[in-house]
Amino acid sequence: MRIDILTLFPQMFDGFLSCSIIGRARERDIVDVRLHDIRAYTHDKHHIVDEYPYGGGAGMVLKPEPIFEAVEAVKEELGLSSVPTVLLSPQGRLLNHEIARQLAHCQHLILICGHYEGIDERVAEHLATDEISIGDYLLSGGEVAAMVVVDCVVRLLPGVLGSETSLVEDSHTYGLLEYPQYTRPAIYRGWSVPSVLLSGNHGEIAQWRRQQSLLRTIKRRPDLIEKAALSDEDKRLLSEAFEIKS
Ligand code: 6GU
Repeated sequence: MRIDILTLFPQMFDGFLSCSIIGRARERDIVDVRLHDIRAYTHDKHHIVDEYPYGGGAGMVLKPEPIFEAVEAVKEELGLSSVPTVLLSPQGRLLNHEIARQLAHCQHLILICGHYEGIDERVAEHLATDEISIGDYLLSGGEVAAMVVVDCVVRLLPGVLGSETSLVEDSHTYGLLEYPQYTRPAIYRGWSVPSVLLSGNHGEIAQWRRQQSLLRTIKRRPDLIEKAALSDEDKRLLSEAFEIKS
């Protein structure tokens, strides 16, 4: 997969792209990430990328021309007339695992990072094919959001994670919060690891984990439970947990 990122701050990506899972995926040539400085696509002496908003108001707005030209230069280099082009903005649809899965099927992806108060709407209307937000809060720019998109997409690409990790990704597990994890020591500062995990009984461990996932999802993310299709066994695990508690 190739990902082209358009940004005013390419340096922000240096650490992110060289470490951990993404660094390894790039070393293995599973993903090719290219950074493009939007400022390099200006033609004036001062390399101006932003202007005051028409109609007045606070802050500056990114001009359309350098962004259009940067995207067109990438498409030309790829020899493609259309490439999925995602604008990162707080006005976008909310990123989730399903969207990440769809993006992971793309051969090429262009990500546009906005900055300042906003970006000329013609970019969203006539250049981007998608507009994505990573949550209901304001970031100072789209760069961190682009890193979030790259991270959750790249880890889904074949060969990036070990097979053992990808097993955890089945659709059954998605939509519920993860169960609690423990490692050695078995007792730390007097706090013990739940005894079932030390029992060696894999059936009981699997049941306990599923029950924990269900319980913490109900408590912390009731919105997710409503969407999850709970099996009869899930319902039994829940009623068992509530019986023990009451
Ligand atoms: Cl994609 N950009 C900005 N500036 N803020 C955000 C965001 C994106 N997603 C959530 N907040």
